[in-house]
Amino acid sequence: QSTSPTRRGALIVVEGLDRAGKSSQCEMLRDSLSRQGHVVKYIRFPDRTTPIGKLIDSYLRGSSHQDDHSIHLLFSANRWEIAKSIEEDIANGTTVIVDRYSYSGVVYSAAKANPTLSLEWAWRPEIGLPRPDICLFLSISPEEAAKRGGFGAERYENGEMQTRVRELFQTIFEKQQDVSIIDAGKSIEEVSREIQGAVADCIARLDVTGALRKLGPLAN
Ligand code: ADP
Ligand code: 2DT
Ligand code: MG
Repeated sequence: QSTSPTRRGALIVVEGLDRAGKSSQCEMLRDSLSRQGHVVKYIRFPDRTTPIGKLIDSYLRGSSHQDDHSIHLLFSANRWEIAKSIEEDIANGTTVIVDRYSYSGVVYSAAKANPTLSLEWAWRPEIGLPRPDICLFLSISPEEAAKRGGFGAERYENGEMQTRVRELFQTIFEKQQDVSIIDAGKSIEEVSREIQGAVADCIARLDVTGALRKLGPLAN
């Protein structure tokens, strides 16, 4: 089992639109991997508890304004400040499940109504961060996601933004390696089964004695 200190854990990222089912599926995956004997941690980005995370939280709630580039770099800095602890956990045999990561980072920034910020520019500060062993993209249309409840009051929670985010997710995930596209419109149980299958394949293929890799340039 992956609890042996010489075997590293896996880095698993879950991405998708608001209400795609990310948080529900992260919890179910954590529970199923735990039952199989893995040591598992579930984290999410943004991590709103750190000083940088508090600035992000205030921005998302609309309590503060930030230049688009500036907030983009804060989201990235929020990953860099946690990166070391992710690497340590993985090296110690803990599998880390991450709810949103660099992919949300580039896509939401580049999807803004008045884009001054390209995907390529947005990806640059992500290079060198821990590279996921697998990224599960929970694919759902904005219309289907909307059936799961109304928009909250946070920035980005509106139809135009979700439509552009969806397009950009598709653009980047068509070309990325180690991405598993999951039809998130199915039932919670069915989606969970597909995720467990993809993760089991990933863990079976993983070189558990090798090191975690690092993110390189955005594939194009
Ligand atoms: P996210 O973290 O991606 O925003 P959540 O996991 O919080 O999504 O799910 C959003 C809402 O949709 C919740 O009310 C959840 O119970 C519901 N939900 C999640 N997955 C499904 C599914 N496959 N089918 C129907 N409803 C779902
Ligand atoms: P939730 O906490 O509800 O997932 O919403 N975002 C997220 C970015 O713009 N950049 C990022 O790097 C990340 C991780 C997506 C968080 C919101 O913040 C957006 C929705
Ligand atoms: Mg969530």
